[in-house]
Amino acid sequence: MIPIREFAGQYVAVFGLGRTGLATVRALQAGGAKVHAWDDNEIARDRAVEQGFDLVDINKRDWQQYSALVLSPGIPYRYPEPHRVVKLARMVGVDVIGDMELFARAVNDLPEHARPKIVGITGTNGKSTTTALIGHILRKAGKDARVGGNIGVGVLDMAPLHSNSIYVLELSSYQLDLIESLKCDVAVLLNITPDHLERHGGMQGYIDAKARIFNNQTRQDFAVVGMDTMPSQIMMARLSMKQRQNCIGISSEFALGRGISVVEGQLFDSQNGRASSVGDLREIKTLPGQHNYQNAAAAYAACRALGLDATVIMEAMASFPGLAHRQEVVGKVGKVTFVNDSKATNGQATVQALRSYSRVYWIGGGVPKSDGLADVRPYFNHIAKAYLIGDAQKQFARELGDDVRHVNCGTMRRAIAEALHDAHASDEPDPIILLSPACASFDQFRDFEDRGNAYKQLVSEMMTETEKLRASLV
Ligand code: UMA
Repeated sequence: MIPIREFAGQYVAVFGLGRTGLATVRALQAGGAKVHAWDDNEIARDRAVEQGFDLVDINKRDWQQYSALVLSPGIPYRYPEPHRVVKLARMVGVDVIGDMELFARAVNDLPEHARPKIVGITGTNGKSTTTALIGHILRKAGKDARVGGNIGVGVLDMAPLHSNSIYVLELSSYQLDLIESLKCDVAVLLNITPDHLERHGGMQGYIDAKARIFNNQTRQDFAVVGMDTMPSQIMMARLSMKQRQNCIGISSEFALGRGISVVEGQLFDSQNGRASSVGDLREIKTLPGQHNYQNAAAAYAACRALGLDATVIMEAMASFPGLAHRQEVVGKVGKVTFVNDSKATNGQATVQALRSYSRVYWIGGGVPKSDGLADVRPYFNHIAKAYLIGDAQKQFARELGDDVRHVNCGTMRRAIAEALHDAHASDEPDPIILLSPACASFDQFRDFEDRGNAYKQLVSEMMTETEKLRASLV
């Protein structure tokens, strides 16, 4: 845990009692603050009390007493409308910040020589894989790398600040909205496509939130920017013009004159103006597809910026174990392979998975994004048949129309059973069932991890049943 001493002896309000909130309460209390924590949800409150937290309903307190409100990232800050507690805080001029801001201030309070290094990673898609990959490479190279943030570990739950350590932080647009002081030694922006627009008041608000990752950077720092989406390309042009930090472009779509590019699976470093091939990414089975080439290019650029040797980086990359819920192979029943890509919460992410396979039995649905399957449409021919679940069923069925065979299944269990039946009966030698929902999960699951775990559990049940059946036939 990272104790936060900034508010020693003062009252601080913490709202939201998920991973962020609970870690924040612990860190503030360890630093001597008097914390009043609350959550709208009774179950979350009960869970916190069970863990020994004292709760105070901050809706009913005098807000003049608070020095700050620490807000969890999932709670609306500006759009679609500020949460009631944000309005309360603003009315009395109380600072509204996030856990990342507390972390950043704690780092900035240290003398310069004692500060750890910070690598921040954002982007619409690929940020968890890139974060984990950078952490993996740094550790393999013998560095004290600590991985956290949006990837699932509240930043204040991470190991205490140390001058030799490197914090590798996945930063969501929600978290970036609540940050003022963070200065990344290396800031990575992978790509920007429409997502979370309701939370940012539209595309420009979303882009502005992402741009905050470059705030406070200076001449010694590095900005690694994906050149394969228009908004990030424009951001790169702006950063290059201002010349506040060193800018490194990356692309998995075309060869850059200067930067890091992947062409037909080969990673090229042309940062000094001359392209040299540094490795073949097609050999790394845990990083399949063009989207992963982009992640690999970004991780390579970030690690080079931190001073690692190209050979060391590529050797470490080869042993990357991959991440759960991202094109994760989770089991096989007969000839049918099950892939769990539950992390794909929008159409773009699903496109990345579909592009990696020529033909799949696709399970999709949940809470649809505003653009539905618009991004997925060009890849409809990769779908042998679609098995639709959750709130999106009707909308997706309409969008698939006569172009793709589909069936409304409602639940994951039924979708898996039907997909398995069809895949098994097909004449394909190695059919794949892919869960890659192109939707948020909140209609049927707690989050994408819960959804992915449910899929894995059901697949594992299918495997056990098949085993039993086979044994009974022998
Ligand atoms: N809550 C309220 N009122 C509200 C909304 C929420 O009281 O109006 C309460 C909920 O009852 C719940 C708590 O707030 O108890 C949840 O807070 P949260 O949604 O911020 O979730 P945390 O558990 O703190 O997890 C957050 C990130 N979640 C979100 O941003 C939605 C996690 O990212 C992150 O791993 C974690 O902090 C640690 O940093 C998840 C995520 O889905 C993976 N991120 C989005 C994404 O990747 O697309 C941004």
